[in-house]
Amino acid sequence: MTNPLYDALFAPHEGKTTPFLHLPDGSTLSHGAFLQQANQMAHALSALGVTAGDRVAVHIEKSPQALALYAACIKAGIVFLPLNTAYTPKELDYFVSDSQAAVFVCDPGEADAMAPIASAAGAKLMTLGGDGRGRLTDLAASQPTHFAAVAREPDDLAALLYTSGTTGRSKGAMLTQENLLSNARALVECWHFTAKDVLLHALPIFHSHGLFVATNVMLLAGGAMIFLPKFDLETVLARLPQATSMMGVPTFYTRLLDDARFDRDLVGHMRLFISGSAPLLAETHRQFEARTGHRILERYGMTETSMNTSNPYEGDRRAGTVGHPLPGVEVRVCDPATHSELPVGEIGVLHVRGPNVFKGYWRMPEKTREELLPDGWFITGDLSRVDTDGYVTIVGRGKDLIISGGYNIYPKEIELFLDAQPGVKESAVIGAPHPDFGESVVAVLVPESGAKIDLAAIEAAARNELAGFKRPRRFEILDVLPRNTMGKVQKNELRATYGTVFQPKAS
Ligand code: MLC
Ligand code: AMP
Repeated sequence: MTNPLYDALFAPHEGKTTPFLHLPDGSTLSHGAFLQQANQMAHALSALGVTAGDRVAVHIEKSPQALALYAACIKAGIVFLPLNTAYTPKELDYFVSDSQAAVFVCDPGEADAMAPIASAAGAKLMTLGGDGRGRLTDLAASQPTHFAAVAREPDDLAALLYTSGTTGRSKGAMLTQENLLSNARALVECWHFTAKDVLLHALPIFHSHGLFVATNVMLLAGGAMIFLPKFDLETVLARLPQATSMMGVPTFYTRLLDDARFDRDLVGHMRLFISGSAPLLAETHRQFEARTGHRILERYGMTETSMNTSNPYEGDRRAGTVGHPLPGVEVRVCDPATHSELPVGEIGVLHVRGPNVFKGYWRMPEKTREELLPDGWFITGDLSRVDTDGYVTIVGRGKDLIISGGYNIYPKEIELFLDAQPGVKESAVIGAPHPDFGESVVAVLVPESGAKIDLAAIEAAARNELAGFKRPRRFEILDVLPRNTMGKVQKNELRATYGTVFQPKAS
């Protein structure tokens, strides 16, 4: 019986005393001890009646136990569904019910608020806190420490990750065992990760970057991670001397550069810094090299495909580009309307094909057909150019998307929220450059005739309904929105007038 993802990522480490997680309190969890926890969690899930193919939705803080729950799901053939800890109950309600989750694991402190959500979706509610305690851990504690891996096919689902959409409704990207395994293999090879590596891990583990790129790569390579609950500048500076490598969103790197203690001496021993999830400014790349002597390696990916391209480990890490397609991955630049391939050097929409490309959107066959062509090409929605020497540059977005500190925000979702507020006739949401987050949200509102918009009330409602990173950080009030002759809102015009740079102190 085989379970390809478990067999490659986890099974080789069973019973080993090699270090896996270096924790904030100075302790270290070995691979073997971690996998024992995972086995007990897998038994706990079975005891709850969860079987292969079922979804387990999790809205929990980052912890070794949270990662053990991921390992348990993979071993038991259960589909892991991690959710951003910033989501509000209103947002979570949709994910838990749409995924038809069998179990919903939340923080103990939010159990009361989550109970109605779980019950409406028919999911069992369990708890697991950032300190590793909760009803799930209690149940796992009395379980056997061995669990036989459940057989899976490469095409079976391993995870469901929700990404927002241009229509405002989030779509669950179905990722298979083969999607995740092929990508981890390609990245270990390209980035030369080995069991000697210690990765500084300060990313959240509810997205592709922190979970599949960082964690799967380190599991496959057999190395260790300095596993921090979040990106805290002081802790990162203190722990960098023990690391060989780090992965981060551009905000991590700009925050480090803003601190004079981050210098050549601190990171001279490091092997590799990798950036992704949002564009790294060429200027940041240059500053980083001037300060540290390291050239950041930028790569490009997305939830639906995991990683697609990467700058070379050896060779020219070219600022402002995302490098070449990974082994086994094909890219082409196409006309947005006809999907026909454009000549080399022209700008168009990037299409991607390979074993990394997801299986489709959960219970959304039409959306899947729109974005995943019958011959396997996935339409990324990113505008790009490929040079004659094969370097890919992401030049913009064909999709209406804001990326703030590495989190995606789809304006449509925020506009639907704003349009529903008292006194608001209509709205348009745009991104504006932000010194810390790269981009941040600006809302342009049009009042209903004779109405006065109560911004304080809208901000209060936003706190209730929208994850913090999605909340507009600036508001503009206009009499009408600029539209073209077809009636389409002219966001370029709004960006030109209202998309001014956020001041450094704004957040
Ligand atoms: C937090 N806040 C943000 C924010 N993160 N606002 C805008 N954009 C963000 N990204 C807000 C909170 O709502 C809160 O607001 C305030 O900032 C403080 O919250 P915090 O949690 O203490 O913030 P901080 O620790 O500073 O977090 C910033 C960050 C974090 C950049 C370290 O957002 C982060 O780790 N981002 C990584 C995202 C990521 O992993 N993306 C990968 C996606 S996968 P208030 O008002 O309540 O005080 C993907 C595929 C690929 O894209 O290619 O990798
Ligand atoms: P997500 O849906 O969260 O997976 O975000 C994926 C999107 O992030 C991609 O479609 C790109 O628009 C963007 N992205 C990821 N990495 C990069 C990068 N290195 N440069 C530019 N954009 C990136």
